[in-house]
Amino acid sequence: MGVPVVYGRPFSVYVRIVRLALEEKGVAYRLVEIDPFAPGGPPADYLARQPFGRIPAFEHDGFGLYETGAISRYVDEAFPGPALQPAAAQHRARLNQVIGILDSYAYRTLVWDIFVERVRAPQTGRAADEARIAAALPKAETCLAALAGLLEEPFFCGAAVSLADLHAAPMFAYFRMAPEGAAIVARHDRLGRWWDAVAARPSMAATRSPFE
Ligand SMILES: N[C@@H](CCC(=O)N[C@@H](CS)C(=O)NCC(=O)O)C(=O)O
Repeated sequence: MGVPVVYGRPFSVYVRIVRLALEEKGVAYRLVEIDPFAPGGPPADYLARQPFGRIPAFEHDGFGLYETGAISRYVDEAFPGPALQPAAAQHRARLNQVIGILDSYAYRTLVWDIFVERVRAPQTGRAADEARIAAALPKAETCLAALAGLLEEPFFCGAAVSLADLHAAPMFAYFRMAPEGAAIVARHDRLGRWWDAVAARPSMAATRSPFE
């Protein structure tokens, strides 16, 4: 089997999810830098890989794929290494539920509304949008309460790390950098313990974001 290629940038939450899956499986891969935020957008030929202009895109042995959930499941199923999805139907459903919550409700709120505004905006010379942060905080509370309720401990699906943990970890890495985010995590003991367990994994160190 050839070496898979991930297209994207290391700061991206979604690129990191795919890289975490590859790292946890022990699969060597190549990262081709594509910046969707470059002036004028990503290169035109990238849109043939990902017509929506988002990162990541992925290629393995001529098989092109985009959408992070599809890529990470493919990585788990196509390569040897520890299984990143539980076998039992109910556990697998929980994993998919957690990923759905993260994509649909958590990503925009935790990362864009809170981390980007509180942490990145001042770093890039822009004042934080306080109204946006204030509006996002109750939504973040809802997300974290829901996730804490689904957590099996030590990981989302129990004893073994899974794609649910790998989907959540990059979002939490950023969210915790905002004081408001750290405070909400601190109110959920179970999520605090989960974060300590997931943050200690070598895959997290290997994919550390330049913004951390
Ligand atoms: N549904 C996509 C979402 C990917 C995504 O939103 N990636 C962000 C970076 S973390 C991006 O490319 N943003 C560029 C933009 O919003 O224009 C997936 O699952 O891969």
